[in-house]
Amino acid sequence: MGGSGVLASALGESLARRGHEVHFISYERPFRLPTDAPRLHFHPVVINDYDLFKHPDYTLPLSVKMAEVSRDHGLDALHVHYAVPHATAAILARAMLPPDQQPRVVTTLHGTDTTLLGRDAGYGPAIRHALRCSDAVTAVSSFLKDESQRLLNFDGSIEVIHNFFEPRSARRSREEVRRELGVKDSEALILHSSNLRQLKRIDLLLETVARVRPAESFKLLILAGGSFAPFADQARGLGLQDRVIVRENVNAIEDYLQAADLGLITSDTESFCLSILEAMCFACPSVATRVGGIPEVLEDKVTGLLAPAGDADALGRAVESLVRDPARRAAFGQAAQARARARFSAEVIVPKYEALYRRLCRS
Ligand code: GMT
Repeated sequence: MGGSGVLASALGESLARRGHEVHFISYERPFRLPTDAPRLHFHPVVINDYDLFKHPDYTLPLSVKMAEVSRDHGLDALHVHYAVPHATAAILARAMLPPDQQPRVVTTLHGTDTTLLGRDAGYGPAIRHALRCSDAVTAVSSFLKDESQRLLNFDGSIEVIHNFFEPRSARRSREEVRRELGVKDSEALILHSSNLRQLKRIDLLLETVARVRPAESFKLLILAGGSFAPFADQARGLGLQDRVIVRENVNAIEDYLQAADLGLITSDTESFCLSILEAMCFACPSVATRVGGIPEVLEDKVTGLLAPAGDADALGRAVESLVRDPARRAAFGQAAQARARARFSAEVIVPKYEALYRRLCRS
């Protein structure tokens, strides 16, 4: 449920609709990928858990599958999302093929592949090598481009192509969803959607909403791509048991996005933060920490509010001000939706990838 997988599958779906043949190669079918769409193909990578290995290996079977699909389907480009281990596997796959069957390799950096793994001495040199051997490297924000060049000491070119989101239609009405969640008309529905990993700072998220007064003015919905159990005690300790609603592994996120009034992100770092964009598409503004690439997505005091990282008081004040002011929230929401359409829609972003593939295939 990571953002890189979401983006990669949305890009593939969009390219297939535009007439391209798209082959997905992964250990698991992307969870939102339609099963019956034309020109979309899925090739699973089988990982055998041999007891002679202490840790199962994914990179080599992935690489062999990439080479096999490239050869059998005459691929023009292998576009890998998240450098580790995909970029390394793609470089190896290309080297396994005769020159006239070698696809171009495009590597898209998504975030923790450089901000976390890039600084790890056990990964950094291999990532740098894979980037140097890629035919093109892209990053999902200017922040990530600069960080990748700095952390990996990479002097090659990196093109910034921001993320996009193409919402599907909601299956239920806003009223139905709010009824399911038990949200009253007088309550603002605050939405947090993430994999709940440590850097998302779920502790800070709970501390933040615990400061909002009156407590009866909101409910917090957490769309969790991971277990919420480790945070349940803290939520109870803060007296939030009646305020927090958790839904784990939701597929139809649009139902919930259209029902939300305000997004809330408390991450320590984000290269882009796809969930802010997902909310923007439904005219839902956000409060977020001013970190990484978030300011490229969320325009402070125009489409939401930014607050310093780690500061529950400042975040709480920002949330409370918008919970109390539906008119300002609505104005921010309209501006957020307009910005999402103008800057981060499939119509704007997908042609940038197409232009890149065409350029590489001509060279
Ligand atoms: O660590 C994560 O949050 C998952 C990670 C991923 O690759 O799946 O997310 C990164 O890529 C997303 C899609 O490009 C970005 O929206 C996220 O901001 C980025 N996460 C971080 O930089 C922490």
